[in-house]
Amino acid sequence: MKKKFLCTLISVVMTTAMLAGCGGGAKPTDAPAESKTESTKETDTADQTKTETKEEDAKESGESIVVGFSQVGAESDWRTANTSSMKSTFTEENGYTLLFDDAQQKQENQIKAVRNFIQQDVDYIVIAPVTETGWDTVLKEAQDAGIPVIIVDRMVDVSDDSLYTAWVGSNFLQEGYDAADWLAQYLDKQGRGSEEINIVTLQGTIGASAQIGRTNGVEERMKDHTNWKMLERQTGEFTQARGQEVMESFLKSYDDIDVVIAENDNMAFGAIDAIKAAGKTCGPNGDIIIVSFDAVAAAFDSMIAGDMNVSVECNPLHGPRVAELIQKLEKGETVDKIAYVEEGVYPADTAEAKKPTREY
Ligand code: GZL
Repeated sequence: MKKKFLCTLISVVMTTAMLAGCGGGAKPTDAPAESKTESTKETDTADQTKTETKEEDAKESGESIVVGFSQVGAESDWRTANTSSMKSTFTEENGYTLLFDDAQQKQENQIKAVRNFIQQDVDYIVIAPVTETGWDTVLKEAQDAGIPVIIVDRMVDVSDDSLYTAWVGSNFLQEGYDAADWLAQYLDKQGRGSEEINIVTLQGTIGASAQIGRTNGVEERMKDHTNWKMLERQTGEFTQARGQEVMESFLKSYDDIDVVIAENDNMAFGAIDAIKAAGKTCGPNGDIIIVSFDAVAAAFDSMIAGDMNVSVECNPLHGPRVAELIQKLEKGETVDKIAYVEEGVYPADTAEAKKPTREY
């Protein structure tokens, strides 16, 4: 912020001086009428070239707040919605220059991207970390460079939480509780509250906060349901293709699966394909109950088609919340370290009515 504020002060002084003859002047926190720089520069991890000259010019002149965003990848519909939220928030019109990097789900690519942002001397670094550990060194480098870091979505597990300024995301443990609680009331309604229930789980990327929280939330609730049996858990890496492969292997190993818990919708879609290919049925009128997470648009389509029973929402719309944090930091205000987004549970019987209200 120091760098940006100083630039803005200089440009405000210059602007005010220029405008003196025509009255009025910009305030340090006003979004500039227009910026000369690209609104979004996609830096492919493989492309380590320095910022375009004009972005440096924009930063020097303080005409826009330069944000470097290291995104996990494009593994799911949720991730696509998350990227879209960030890109539609950090635009030139809103007074930003966004440097966007897609790490293809590899932490080493994210670390390269963060180092690239530090070298480019951005005003803020935003990271959606692929997994929780392994961030201390590069976050220390950002801290030493005086660049605030905001973490979105999954959490980082660091020795010193001053290494990041704030985190915006979901309560993944609560999402796991919500999924298990929905399943319990659903089975009760079907008169199966005391029946032995065989469950398999398609886990997300191992070590990702979403995987850790959802797995642990269900696991904790299973203590209240001794008639529930977890046959097996395996990661499907949050992708549809891997979800289908793992579900195919589950169907070969177990012929009495009652419930599939998929830790995101894309893995659920893959599981549904595998179940149908095996000649079985799923959803509210099928043999196998499908419990999923994210509640993306395609999940509502799946529930309306009768394939999925429920999706526990995981809100990807972090852009506005991160912008709110940055604007506060620009004004020198303190910000909350942790900010949870609002989320709900969407069962199949309300999917048709709810779908038109959905933002992603
Ligand atoms: C959750 C996010 C997860 C989603 C998946 O906040 O990290 O990653 O649940 C996405 O769809 O791939």
